[in-house]
Amino acid sequence: MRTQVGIVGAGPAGLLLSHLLARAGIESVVLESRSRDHVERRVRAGVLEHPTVELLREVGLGGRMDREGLPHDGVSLRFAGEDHRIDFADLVGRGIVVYGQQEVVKDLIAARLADGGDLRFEVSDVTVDGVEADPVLGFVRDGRREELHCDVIVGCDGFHGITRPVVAPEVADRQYPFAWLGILAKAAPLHHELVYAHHEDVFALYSMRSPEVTRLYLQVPPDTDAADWSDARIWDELHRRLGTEINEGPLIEKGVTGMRSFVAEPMRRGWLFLAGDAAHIVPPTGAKGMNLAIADVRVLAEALESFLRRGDERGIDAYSDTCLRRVWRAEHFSWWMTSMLHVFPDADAFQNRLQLSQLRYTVSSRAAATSLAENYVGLPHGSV
Ligand code: FAS
Ligand code: PHB
Repeated sequence: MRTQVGIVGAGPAGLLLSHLLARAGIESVVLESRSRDHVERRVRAGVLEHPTVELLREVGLGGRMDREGLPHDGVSLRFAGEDHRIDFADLVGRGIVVYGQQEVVKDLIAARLADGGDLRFEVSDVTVDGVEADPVLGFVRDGRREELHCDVIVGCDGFHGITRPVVAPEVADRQYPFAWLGILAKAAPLHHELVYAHHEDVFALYSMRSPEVTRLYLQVPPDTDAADWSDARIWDELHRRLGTEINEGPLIEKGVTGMRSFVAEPMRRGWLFLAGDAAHIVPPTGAKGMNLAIADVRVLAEALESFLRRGDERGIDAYSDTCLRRVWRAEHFSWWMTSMLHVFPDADAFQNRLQLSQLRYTVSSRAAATSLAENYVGLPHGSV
């Protein structure tokens, strides 16, 4: 078998890349190890930054997002018993949309299948060979080993995928001394925007998915097992950290997400390219993970169109450096938000006072609040 672009992974990066390539008349095959049902039900990110929202609309994927997504013009930072709203609309004139990653994935899969896209779920034993000369993907499907010869291979297989090791990149890696316990509850949100709460001894985040579903996160120790947290314990802790304005309800999902800053450079080796979590991870405090994945494939789709349609290699040669500028901007912002809002177990009085000073300055200075706002809503593509 042969295709122009072989894509490993059917998360936001792989699916959107396949969609963008199809719009440019370029064929691709997406190989995914999990089932379609698993991929569509996986609860992860919740915030679409402005460039992501604009792109999804431009490429015909904004319909359900505009009907069901929640446009937000600000977020609140809560510390020392006070709430401070960062007004995106006033500061930078644009906002975000709260729309679950699993909804974006459902929309992408529906669009690809409607267009006759070649998505292959539940494949196993994917291998990548010949990346310097004659790229070929090997895989097993329905018990049969198959080979797919490609002009180009793109690793969109996430942090634990098999493609990054083939690039053998340099990595920058930082792990944080805490994790997030996230829950999805069938409970009407009482806040209409997100609240990032720096409580005296721990962090919590109040988010949502719809007028009926609340999304909440608690800072927990890095080795936390979600099974050790009963529903009652979770609600008690959420009330303690976020106050009484929380509706309780049946939990739909509960999970622990580690906190890590990770970048692999370069994001290419020969005819193998990396995109999304396969190349970089950010702590979710800045709501950048999925948005970065989408930004990568926006750049890559344009570069591959120039190369595969016109033989122009400038875009693919610049791909890694182009994406890494935006990646490092998001890495810094996500590290900054995480450092400012979380309570570090080994922090001393000096560090705690610095943190509170940073929070006070951020909400009291228009310049500082504008910096947070423009990074949070997403810097325009090509501006970094
Ligand atoms: P993904 O990991 O989404 O997709 C990779 C795909 O490749 C998966 O479907 C996987 O099954 C498949 N795959 C892996 N190995 C394979 C192989 N060998 N063969 C074939 N297929 C293979 N970001 C936020 O902004 N906010 C959040 O709150 C947030 N919460 C998160 C919670 C969790 C538990 C995790 C893991 C991540 C979270 N993220 C969050 C980050 C997340 O949203 C990612 O940034 C986003 O999924 C990146 O998309 P992809 O790069 O497509 O990778
Ligand atoms: C979410 O709603 O899942 C969410 C929102 C903001 C974040 C992280 C996650 O920073």
